[in-house]
Amino acid sequence: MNKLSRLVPVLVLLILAPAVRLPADFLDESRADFDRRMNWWREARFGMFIHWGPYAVPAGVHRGREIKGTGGGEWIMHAAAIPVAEYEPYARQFNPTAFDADSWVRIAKDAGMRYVIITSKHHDGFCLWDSAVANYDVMDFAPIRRDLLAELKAACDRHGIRLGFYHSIMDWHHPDAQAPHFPTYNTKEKSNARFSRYAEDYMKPQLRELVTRYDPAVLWFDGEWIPEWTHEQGREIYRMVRSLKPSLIVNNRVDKGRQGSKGMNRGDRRYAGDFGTPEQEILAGISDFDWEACMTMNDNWGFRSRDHNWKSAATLVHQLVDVSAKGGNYLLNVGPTAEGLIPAASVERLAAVGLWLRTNGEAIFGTCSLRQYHEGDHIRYTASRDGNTIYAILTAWPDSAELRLARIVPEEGSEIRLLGHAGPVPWRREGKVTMISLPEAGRAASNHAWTLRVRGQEVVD
Ligand code: H79
Repeated sequence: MNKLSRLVPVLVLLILAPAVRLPADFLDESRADFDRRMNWWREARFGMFIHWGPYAVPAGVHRGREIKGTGGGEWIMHAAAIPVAEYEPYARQFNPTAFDADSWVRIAKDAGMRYVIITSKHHDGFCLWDSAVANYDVMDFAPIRRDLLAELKAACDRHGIRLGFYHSIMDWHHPDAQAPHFPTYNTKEKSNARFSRYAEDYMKPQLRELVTRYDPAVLWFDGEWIPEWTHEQGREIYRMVRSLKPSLIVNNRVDKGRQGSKGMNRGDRRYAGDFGTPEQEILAGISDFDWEACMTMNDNWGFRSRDHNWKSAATLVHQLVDVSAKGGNYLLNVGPTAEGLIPAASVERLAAVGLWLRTNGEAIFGTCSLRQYHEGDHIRYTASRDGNTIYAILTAWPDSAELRLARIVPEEGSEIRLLGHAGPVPWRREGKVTMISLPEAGRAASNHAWTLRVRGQEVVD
């Protein structure tokens, strides 16, 4: 063999080696692969957020003192400046014997929700599953001694609902995270040199457990704003969880790209995360970056017994409609009690939204947004995926018998239907606008919002 022919296999190996050895970098996914991965989530539109943990025990009242406002829920440890040793007794009392995973999932499903995101661990550090690396969990620390996430996962599988986990990066309880400084730690300056040990030896194994054992569809990180957490760690965790489950969907709070509560990422694409997370707000318009608005039904995420400031069912329907028209998902929260019950006020409202969706769901699920996502304050548009059907959702029943639409053009000779109402609705073109005669009886077709199904196109100006 001459020198050159001996070199050929070496060269081939050198060229192939990096491709074989290096794990795929999930941050360099193609647009087509990303779209495929996001498909179910984009179609789903509506999910249930569940904030549940030992904070439901004080439920807003610590040592006889009421913590009003948002601080009285899952933030009570911080808001009432409760040291770890004084908070732990709440975990010792966390005994939700009334928890029935099937009934929770049925409530979500009847509301029309397609997925559930529950707190595997919130900022207080308590774990809702049987973690091998934690003592501060449902199996070792609390009297309940049931793997709550395992029960919820099994119920979700039975009902065809996807399950995801909210997981807090910030941890007020772990001795290598913020416990040594809690409740006086400084969130502006790096206060803990041991934090990376927590990230390596605790957070990573826990995420490995959660992904491999419970096969979640989504990981929803939070608490990423603390200075101990870095952009590099965010990218690394994103890669790690995606390599464990390539189809996993991960929110943008895994990394440091989020700008304020608006929740969307800064312009450049170097930040990891698949969707933006506006919190307690809905974007002003459509966006190129996938997004999900998370929202409470009252003023708290975690259960606070004296929070009765519930949004009306109409408001919830209108928010779902607004979010859908702008191309986002709506993640609506419930805060179950320490006994394991979803508050009745939440259950009633969810049932009302579910009833609305049974008539109007085709205007929400699997729809796309249009550039003309609205017309005035009380009309929102969505479109079928093939783009040939437009839904005009009226969030108020019009005052006049004739409705005027200027931003869509119905196909000539096509029928316009009011969902839930028998028979077509008369319409005519008048110059550049469409006039629709709404029958008074149509008002009874639905409640809170009414959908017109139109074959046609949006006006492109
Ligand atoms: O999990 C839910 C919240 O606990 C969490 N994100 C959602 C999904 C969240 N983290 N931070 N915030 C929400 C905003 C922070 C608000 C604060 Fe406060 C203002 C923290 C301290 C002052 C609210 C008021 C909580 C305590 C007092």
